[in-house]
Amino acid sequence: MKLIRVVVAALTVAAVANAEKRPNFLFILADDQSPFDLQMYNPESPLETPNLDRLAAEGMIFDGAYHMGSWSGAVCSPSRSMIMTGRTVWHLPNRKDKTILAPADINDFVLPAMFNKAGYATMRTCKKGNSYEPANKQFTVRHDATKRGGTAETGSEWHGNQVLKYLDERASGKDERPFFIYYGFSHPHDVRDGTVDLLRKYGAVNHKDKNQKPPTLNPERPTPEVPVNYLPEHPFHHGHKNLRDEVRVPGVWKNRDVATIRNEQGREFACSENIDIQIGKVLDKLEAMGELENTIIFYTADHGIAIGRHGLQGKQNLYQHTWRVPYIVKGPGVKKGVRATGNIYLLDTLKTLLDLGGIEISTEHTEGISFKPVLEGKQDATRDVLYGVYCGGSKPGMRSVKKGDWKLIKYDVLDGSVRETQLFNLAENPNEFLKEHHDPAVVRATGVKPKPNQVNLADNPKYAEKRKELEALLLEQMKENDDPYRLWDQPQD
Ligand SMILES: [Ca+2]
Repeated sequence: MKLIRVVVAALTVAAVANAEKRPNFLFILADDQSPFDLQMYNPESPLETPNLDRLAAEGMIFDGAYHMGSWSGAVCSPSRSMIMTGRTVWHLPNRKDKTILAPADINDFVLPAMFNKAGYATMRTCKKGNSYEPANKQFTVRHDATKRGGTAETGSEWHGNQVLKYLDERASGKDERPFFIYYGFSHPHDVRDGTVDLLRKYGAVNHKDKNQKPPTLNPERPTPEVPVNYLPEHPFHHGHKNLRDEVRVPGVWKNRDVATIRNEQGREFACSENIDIQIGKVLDKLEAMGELENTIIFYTADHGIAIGRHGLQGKQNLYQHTWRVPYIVKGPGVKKGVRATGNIYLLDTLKTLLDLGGIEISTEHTEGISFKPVLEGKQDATRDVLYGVYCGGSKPGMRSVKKGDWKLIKYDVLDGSVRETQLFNLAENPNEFLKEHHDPAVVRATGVKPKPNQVNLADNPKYAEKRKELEALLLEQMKENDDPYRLWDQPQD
């Protein structure tokens, strides 16, 4: 009897210790990656990412993950600051204007500060710059460098090696603390210099001559087809004159011809597959260390990217390819093999990570909403309405709002010379086709003939009520989020 009691007591202690074993975190961030590059979001994509596919199969894929936007041409900067602080776009502490709408002690409540305080070992590798330095510098181990080359030392493998080295040191030391690793890449952001093998796989070259088209359409290794919503030019000016991403990206410049876009996509895919390979090495290492099962893994990007979609090249727009981000979560407590259709913001990441780690934070500091209930399969979404901003060029810029299948985008740029409204039903027109996509020359380039109703519906009287509803919702969101601007057709309160 006594022996049984001892055994039961020992089992109870073991159970408690197990229950108290806190999870590790591996947060992986790509730089400039559209969800539609990945086969899990776009089965037509030739990009192969077996390691991400494995994470997705063992975890949860989000179909409704969005970043809130930017007040700078460097969209990375507010986006990454939202990840670090959990604050909404107009409430970020590093906004370059006089209104500071963040608590003075915000830097004590940013991602690494919170995990440090909670007793985690924190490590980071990522590109340098265009981020929130007061947070970045608080990781106790930090190896940042911008790596966009095509070799092990100059490309994504370098970031992977920093994580592998860190895990080796940890395995040989006595650190019993759980870890938080921020595993950031500098790619597939341009310059998209891929490795020789992967460039060959996607038929692409590191194109250097802006006056020549790249030599594509190699019959043995064709470059990827243009995206389905490719256009040779955007129907009106996006409002940010001389924007680097639209005119100076090496390999593209102002060119939007089919050969250039196909080649640049091939380069993007070469860089993204290399990222996948580096993720695979870290997953294998964690498995060998016996840590994989106790590690919660997040994979996302700071924002999407156009690369020829809608005639655009950069990340300074609010179409789905750019407003949305890929988002995968896998780990203990996360439902396996589920797609969450509901909406989350990238800025919800911090609150969710803390929630999963059992770490408290006040709503004064983070404005994110934890989507832990979604990860546990208890609900499908945490937000009904999404609001997006691009305000890095001429003001007020672009705004978007989305509810259910309906989405509105408005453009008020270049001193009022561009005032446009777009209304889409994303269930019927997920690629946000415009009337320009129906042009026979475009259809020949994409191989896709849109259906008659796959157009901008803003001026269709049949949808006047819907447009009115979305216009009101946008204004409400602008007020709610302290947007300092109003558009031409909104009351100037
Ligand atoms: Ca970026």
